[in-house]
Amino acid sequence: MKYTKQLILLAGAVAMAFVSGCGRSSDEGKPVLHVYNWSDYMAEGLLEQFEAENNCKVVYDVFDSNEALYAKLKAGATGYDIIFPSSYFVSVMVEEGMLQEINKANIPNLKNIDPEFLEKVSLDKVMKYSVPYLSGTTGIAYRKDTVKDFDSSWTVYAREDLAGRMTLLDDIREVLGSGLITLGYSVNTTSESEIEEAADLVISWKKNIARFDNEGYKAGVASKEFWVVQGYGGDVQQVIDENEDENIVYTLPKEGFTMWEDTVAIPTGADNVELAEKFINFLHSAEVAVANIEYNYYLCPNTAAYPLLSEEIKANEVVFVPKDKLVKGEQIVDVGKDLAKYNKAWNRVKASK
Ligand code: SPD
Repeated sequence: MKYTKQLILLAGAVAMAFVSGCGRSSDEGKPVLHVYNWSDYMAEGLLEQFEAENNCKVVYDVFDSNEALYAKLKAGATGYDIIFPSSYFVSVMVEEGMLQEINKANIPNLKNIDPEFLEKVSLDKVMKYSVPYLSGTTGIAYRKDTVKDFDSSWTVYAREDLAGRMTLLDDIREVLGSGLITLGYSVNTTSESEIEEAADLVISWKKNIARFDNEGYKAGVASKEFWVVQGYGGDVQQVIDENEDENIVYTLPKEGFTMWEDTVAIPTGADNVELAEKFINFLHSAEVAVANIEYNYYLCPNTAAYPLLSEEIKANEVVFVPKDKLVKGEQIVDVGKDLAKYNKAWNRVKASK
């Protein structure tokens, strides 16, 4: 009798595993969600909350650029259920069969996504392969206690008196983008001569920077190792908060700046699609979107979240860039096969002495 009961329980558990589509489970037998996200890009406590609400385990891994994400997946890394590519990288990945279609019927909170954002900003407007996550700007942060005569311009990188105290991102589109903006060109140009001119400009700046850096610049600007850094707005604001350091100032350079949208997507071959869909749904509940906006200082385009935001965050110009500054921003979009021109120019930048 006891044995029969055990068999029934076992059969039930097997059936549950199939029903929930849990491809892999943790040591404790719980389903596991493998997440691959940008560093410093999830409000504290959210992963634990998701684990508790879904009786599962989240294995969380981070990257610091689209190129790193792409290279890792291309090199054969499998097992991620959720990834966060920028929108201009989604089409690259779709083209190469790296993403699967989103089953919108399983993600009811997609109703919360701001339709105006989808129409005006998103590149995947019908959320076929990706769902908006957070969006923001890239600018320059400087220390006002060490750089007295700062002019918010990309030409700061030509200043030899700041040599060794400055960093640029290690990001092809961002760095060549800053060169293109300085020269008065579009960050999405497909003109080889414009891209090469931007590369020449960045090469002329290279002697003044300590390094190309996507992560260490944050601790570096806080410790005063670096005085001028190219950085992501929300990341810089997090550094200011964590260090309570009002000497760090985030600026949008007068020539212009880039804007971008990061998305959440499910890679081809994900083990646990059902849990991945639940995670996307979780990220777009109003409360979670609020937590992410207020912690990360990036905009989550979620209309249910907007009325719940604090007055303080609504007044924060890193998250809500004022209209008069916004006009100088240009969103990075996919340039298709012309990305090869950027890669070629970037290799020249990297190889230059
Ligand atoms: N720490 C999170 C930073 C996210 C930056 N994404 C922007 C990609 C565009 N280069």
